[in-house]
Amino acid sequence: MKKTMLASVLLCGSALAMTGCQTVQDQLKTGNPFDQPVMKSTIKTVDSANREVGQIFLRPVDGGVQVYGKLMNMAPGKTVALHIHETGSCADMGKAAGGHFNPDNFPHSNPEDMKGHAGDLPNLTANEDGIATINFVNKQISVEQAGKYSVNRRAFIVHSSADDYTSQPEGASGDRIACGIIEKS
Ligand SMILES: [Cu+2]
Repeated sequence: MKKTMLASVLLCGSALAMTGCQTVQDQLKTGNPFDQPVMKSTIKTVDSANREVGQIFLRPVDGGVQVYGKLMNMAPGKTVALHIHETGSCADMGKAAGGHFNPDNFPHSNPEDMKGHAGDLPNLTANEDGIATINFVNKQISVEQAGKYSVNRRAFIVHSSADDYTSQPEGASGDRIACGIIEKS
């Protein structure tokens, strides 16, 4: 809640506020990110349908990288895991993306744990319209073109169930159901 309020204050204070003071959640619902992302990823199912299910954006903010966007056409009320995996490939039903992005060789944990995988992110829960939003500041990654913590050409993976933030190495989050390569926006 605190993060949402902070971001909406920033928006309203900027010249971008042409449509008034929308909250981040409002903007995510309409699919219009409130500021230019540095990187983006189009998320598609890993099955043969390869259907687009959403977009996730990244931009640098104080203290980290804001990861924001939405997934659509999900089962209402369903909670799923989202992570950044190390390899920018969605081939072989998402398996080619490899394990979680983990440049410091930490164990898997909750996304707030600075001693966990850099690629750990919060679970997403779909609303009654089947839309799930994410708006999270990840303090362990960078959106620079290269470097140890850069997520350029890595991949988002959506799993079939929730991350328990404990089980190794992927939080018992189940099959890989959707994937998107992170690219320069
Ligand atoms: Cu994962």
